[in-house]
Amino acid sequence: MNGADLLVAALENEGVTQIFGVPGEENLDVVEALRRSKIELVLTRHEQAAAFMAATHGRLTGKPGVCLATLGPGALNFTTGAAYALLGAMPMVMITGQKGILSRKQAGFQMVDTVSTMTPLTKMTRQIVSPATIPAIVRDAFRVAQQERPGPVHLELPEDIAGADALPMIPIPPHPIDMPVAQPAALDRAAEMIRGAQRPLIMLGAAASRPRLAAALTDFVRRLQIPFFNTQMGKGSVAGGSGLYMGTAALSERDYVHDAVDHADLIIAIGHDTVEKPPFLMGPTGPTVLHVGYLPAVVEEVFFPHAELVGDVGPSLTLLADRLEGKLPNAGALLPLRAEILRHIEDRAEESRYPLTPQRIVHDVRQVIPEDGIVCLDNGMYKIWFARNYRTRVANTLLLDNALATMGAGLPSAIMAALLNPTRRVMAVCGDGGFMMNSQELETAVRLRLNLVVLILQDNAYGMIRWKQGVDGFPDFGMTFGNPDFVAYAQAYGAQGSRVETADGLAPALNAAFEAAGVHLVTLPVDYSENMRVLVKELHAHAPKGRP
Ligand SMILES: Cc1ncc(C[n+]2csc(CCOP(=O)(O)OP(=O)(O)O)c2C)c(N)n1
Ligand SMILES: [Mg+2]
Repeated sequence: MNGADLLVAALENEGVTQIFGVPGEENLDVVEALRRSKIELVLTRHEQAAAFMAATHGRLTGKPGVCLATLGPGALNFTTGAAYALLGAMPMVMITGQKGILSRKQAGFQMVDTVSTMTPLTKMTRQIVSPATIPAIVRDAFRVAQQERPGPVHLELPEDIAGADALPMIPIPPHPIDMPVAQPAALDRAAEMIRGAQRPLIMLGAAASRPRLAAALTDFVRRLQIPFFNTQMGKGSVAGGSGLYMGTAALSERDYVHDAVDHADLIIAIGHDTVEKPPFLMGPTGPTVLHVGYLPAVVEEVFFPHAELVGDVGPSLTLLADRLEGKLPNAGALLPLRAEILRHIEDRAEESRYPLTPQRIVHDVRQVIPEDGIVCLDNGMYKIWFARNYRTRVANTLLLDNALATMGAGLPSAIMAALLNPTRRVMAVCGDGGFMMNSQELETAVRLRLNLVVLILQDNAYGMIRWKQGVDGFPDFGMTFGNPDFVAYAQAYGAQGSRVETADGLAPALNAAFEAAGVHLVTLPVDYSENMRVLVKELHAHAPKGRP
């Protein structure tokens, strides 16, 4: 038995079944221990993708995903994934190798101070210096990664510690931990505020999407009948078609959903995490804001709640609903705005223009994805349209990153979603820019025999930046590129590929791709002129700056 065996036994003890990554020679003892374990080693073609996958495992299950890399170059390739998990509050454990710490036969070759590199990117980063410490360090790593606010943890296992003889040790058994619930005094105060509101509105933020919260949150909204909107990462957290959904704040102001925000006198912000691009902007005037969260609010220039309800959100909301159910005559005061807001959002969703408009793309994707199907977005212009227009009825069925907002995570996150949900339809939606940042993972998806559809929106440009360039009055410059023939590219990986060539061709192409099973890439050109027409001109006319 050696250090690596202890590490792998400790991971098994945590219920880990898969590890994603790219090993190096410093990890060979760990690889050997994995070979003899029940844990599957899933190779990826880039460490960044492994980290995105592990983070998405954490996001979807609440349990840390695990990724493995070598020292130096491999470890550094984890950094973007670490930041993705840190900003996105996704539990993840990263394990990297290192040269021996007791002797240095290769001098400084490939050596980087990974622990220091990871310090600002993780909740905890530790070098393991003796096998005997492994069970406790691993247990602690999983606890830290998982507890609110969840995030990434990094462990460095030097090769000589991995290979060092060790006495068998019994891993530390995990146990459930219940978080404290909000204090009665805080609940009474919050109930008083809500009772006093003339036009209350609920906002569901990123932390509302924690997998364990869906039932309690849905119950809370149903019992109180207060209309709600969500942030981009809070999408889907209330189950079902409640009739209370007022929209998604994909922009910070002026959108139709902000009609409700601007008319509200109280916003109950549940699980808002200020890593997200602000869903609305607080100022000296405007609604009172009650923060409901696992942790106290983070105060920002644009978010400074007037009261807080802190504690385990699900049970706290149940206690709050017990105080308020049936006692809120004004609960639905803002509901009359709903139909008009949703009507604007649905505008032109069925327009038969080719290339397709973003609205039509969102509409057609929604048609072919069942309620429990999962759409994973990369980062680009279409993210705003999906956040704004795509309706979700099941928690965590539109995975997007409005925190680090990194390109390149669309395909890896969809691979993870497909691995976890083999019977559900899973799809990645990527721009031609973001897809090419981790397109090599098509091979991983094919090797894993996944059923996965990848939709590529082609504008031969870094469209979102090109749009911002135009909005800010800069000339159109420097944002366009060429693309491979994506159908041939998919086929070269052993995947299938198809091209949408008519306005009505998208939904049938997607259905055919899902029915064919396996990995299927569908590419289509997108007409981004709608960005300026709707998101700038129409919204500015709808809500000039400085309105109440
Ligand atoms: C790793 C990374 N690099 C750069 C950016 C800045 N950025 C945001 S969106 C975008 C363009 C995305 O292009 P594409 O994927 O083609 O999507 P499109 O907007 O064209 O639909 C860029 C460069 C980023 N978010 N992440
Ligand atoms: Mg593009």
